[in-house]
Amino acid sequence: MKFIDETVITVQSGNGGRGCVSFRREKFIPKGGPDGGDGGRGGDVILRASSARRTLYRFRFEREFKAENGGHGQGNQRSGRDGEDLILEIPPGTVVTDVDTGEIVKDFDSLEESFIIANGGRGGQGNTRFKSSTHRTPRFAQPGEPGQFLNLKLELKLLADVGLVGLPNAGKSTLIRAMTSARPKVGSYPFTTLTPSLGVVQTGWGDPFVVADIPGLIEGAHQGTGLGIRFLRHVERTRVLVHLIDVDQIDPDDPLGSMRTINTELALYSEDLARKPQIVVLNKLDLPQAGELADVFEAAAEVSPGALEPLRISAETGDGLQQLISRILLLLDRPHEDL
Ligand SMILES: Nc1nc2c(ncn2[C@@H]2O[C@H](COP(=O)(O)OP(=O)(O)OP(=O)(O)O)[C@@H](O)[C@H]2O)c(=O)[nH]1
Ligand SMILES: [Mg+2]
Repeated sequence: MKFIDETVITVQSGNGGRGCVSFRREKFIPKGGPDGGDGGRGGDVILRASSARRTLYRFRFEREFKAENGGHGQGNQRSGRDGEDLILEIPPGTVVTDVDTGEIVKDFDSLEESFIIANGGRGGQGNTRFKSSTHRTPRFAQPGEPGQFLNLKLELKLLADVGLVGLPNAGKSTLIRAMTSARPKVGSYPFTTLTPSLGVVQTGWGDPFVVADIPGLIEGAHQGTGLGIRFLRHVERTRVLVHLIDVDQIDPDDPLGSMRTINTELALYSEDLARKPQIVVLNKLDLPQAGELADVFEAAAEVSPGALEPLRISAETGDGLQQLISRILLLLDRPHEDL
């Protein structure tokens, strides 16, 4: 199933039913009074965040939604039937924007929650209601109030605990495959990952946590270069970033260069992202000369402010993964094994 993270739909609440103009007609009563009933209420459109929904996939096929109209009033003081509400289930983490005003109408960040996005129109009053001592035969009734029509953008922000960031080819997808049952594509070329994916890490000694793999970031990403920027919003709500670095690409003349590139892009995108706790992870330690390059990196990192403690792993062989998971749990403030 393709991951869909953004879609535009239209919703329309039901129109209120028209009020009725009618007069009693009975044998032997030549002029009966007004007896037109009220129109029914139009149905509401309700958005409901349900954890049974993980994606916005269903909206690929169906994009127009309308709640039922209210029934028209009828003679003999019969009111029209209320229109049925339309309930649309969406995944928790969906942000709903009114396309026409650009306003965020609703941000579903908790789990199960319902929200009336478009109110049904009120039903019109029938002519019975307009009867008075001075006006015994009102020949008019109210029309029903029209329903609301809205263009809505739905955006799904993944609710992950941990975001994987790094240059293309750093091994992010390999890492999420090694830690979880998620199966994103791995390739020896940049931009293998085109859409984010989520994986659940079962820790064995605590609650599982969710990791998001996103496309690689490159210089200029915050201005839209490459692909990663479109997906940075998926890591905006994570609590910890794992910053993955391919040791094999470390330039001995500027060992921290690639890390700087990513951190600059994060900061230019959002200060909050830049401030998130980050675990720096050197990957591909199974390659020849990887150890020496990692030493060079660490030596350089030591002299920079806010000294880092990079972890050394191989996503391919699985070396160092338990330690990485422990470090993540520590930062998530969850029970963990001693490091
Ligand atoms: N030797 C070795 N190769 C690795 C390791 N981890 C990843 N690779 C290789 O590095 C290449 C890139 O891996 P991916 O997991 O696709 O990298 P990515 O960071 O997801 O790349 P993008 O999706 O393009 O951003 C693939 O050829 C992997 O097989 C590792 O620990 N050791
Ligand atoms: Mg990838």
